[in-house]
Amino acid sequence: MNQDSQPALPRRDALSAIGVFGAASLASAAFAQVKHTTPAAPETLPQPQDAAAKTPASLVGFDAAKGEYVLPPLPYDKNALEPHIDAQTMEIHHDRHHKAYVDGLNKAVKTLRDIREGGDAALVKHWSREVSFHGSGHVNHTLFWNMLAPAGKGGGGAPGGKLAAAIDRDFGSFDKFLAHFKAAAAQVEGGGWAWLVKDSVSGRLLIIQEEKQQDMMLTGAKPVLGIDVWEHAYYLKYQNKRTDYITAIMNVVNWKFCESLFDAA
Ligand code: MN3
Repeated sequence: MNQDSQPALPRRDALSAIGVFGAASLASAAFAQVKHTTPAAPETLPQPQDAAAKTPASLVGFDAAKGEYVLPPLPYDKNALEPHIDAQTMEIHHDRHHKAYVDGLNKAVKTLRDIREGGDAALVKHWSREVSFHGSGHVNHTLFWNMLAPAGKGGGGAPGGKLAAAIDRDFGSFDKFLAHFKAAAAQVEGGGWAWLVKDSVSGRLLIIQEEKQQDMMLTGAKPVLGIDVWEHAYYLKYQNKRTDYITAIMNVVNWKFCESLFDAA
């Protein structure tokens, strides 16, 4: 089944639809959900569907009518990234792993709502951690699918535009960036991610590592490119050879999408 075509360059609205990178955005999305179902909600509060209406399906991670996070469809066929990423890995990764983050996030948000209505407040710490882990998992994967595209059909090559200039400015050259980024991805301890981000304080690009879905995150940093290096992302095809996976996946990076994230950041 062919999914929607490659997503159009997203606007800030697209990012706000899924919540971007961090508990603050997720908290505000959860807040909007609660307000949506509360009769006393201020009339002026923007509703999540306003943003979702302008957003490609593959970037819509929240159903305002149901008040629930949802699993967006992939923006391409499951075999579209072969031979670099195999179809079975894509199917398991998207349909099971990403879905588990969506389900976990919904459960955590619902449980915290129940706690506010009289549940055990001592469990807020646990469920807040669940929001952070599953919520970041949902955001990370929603971005990740859109950061990839079939090789030669939007995937691979090098960035252009302002992002290319910023990479040269902040890393010296694209090749130096690439070596640094691949090393960061290879050296993530356990499951996690490598990210190219725009630092909100300086406006510079930085490369960071993230463990699990959220640990070692840089507060306020805007994502530009992220590579999932959990074993579930590559083990069927690459087994323990993570560096081979990292080299391969750079052939399917959707730099146009990354450029649009950078331009909007
Ligand atoms: Mn994953």
